[in-house]
Amino acid sequence: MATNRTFTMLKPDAVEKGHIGAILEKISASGFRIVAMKLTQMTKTDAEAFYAIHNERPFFGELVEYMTRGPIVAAILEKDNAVDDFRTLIGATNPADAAEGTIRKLYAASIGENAVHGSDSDGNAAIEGAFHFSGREMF
Ligand code: IDP
Repeated sequence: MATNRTFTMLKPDAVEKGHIGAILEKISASGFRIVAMKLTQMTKTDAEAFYAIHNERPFFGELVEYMTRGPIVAAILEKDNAVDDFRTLIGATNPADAAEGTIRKLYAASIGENAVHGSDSDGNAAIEGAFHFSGREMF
């Protein structure tokens, strides 16, 4: 059954470049309600667990290093068709392939440092949201 929530992170590069406000404005203007949100920093153990599906990939070490080097904004977002609509809003993994106007096209530098995360399924949205937030932090 489809749910109406997704999970996002504004990644360290987006925070470093001062893009939190602009990206959250775009997310809100696109009809997403913020259900949970915080500024936090992933530990190496956190990032290795969060991205465990990629642990055999050649870029895994680089990905863990990137995702732990500074704070991120973690958030749970609500909207009808949230997972698919948010993936459309952020654009392709590689910003060079992302559609005009998408968050990655506007704010990402490379396939590795691509500004924002969006869950790829309802099941992963629930798992990833619970990874970062307790029930009392969701509204
Ligand atoms: P997604 O974030 O668009 O769902 P995934 O394939 O799940 O893309 O990859 C997770 C993250 O790993 C990407 O967002 C990006 O930060 C990083 N990544 C993916 N492919 C590469 C690559 O070829 N080189 C370096 N980093 C990559």
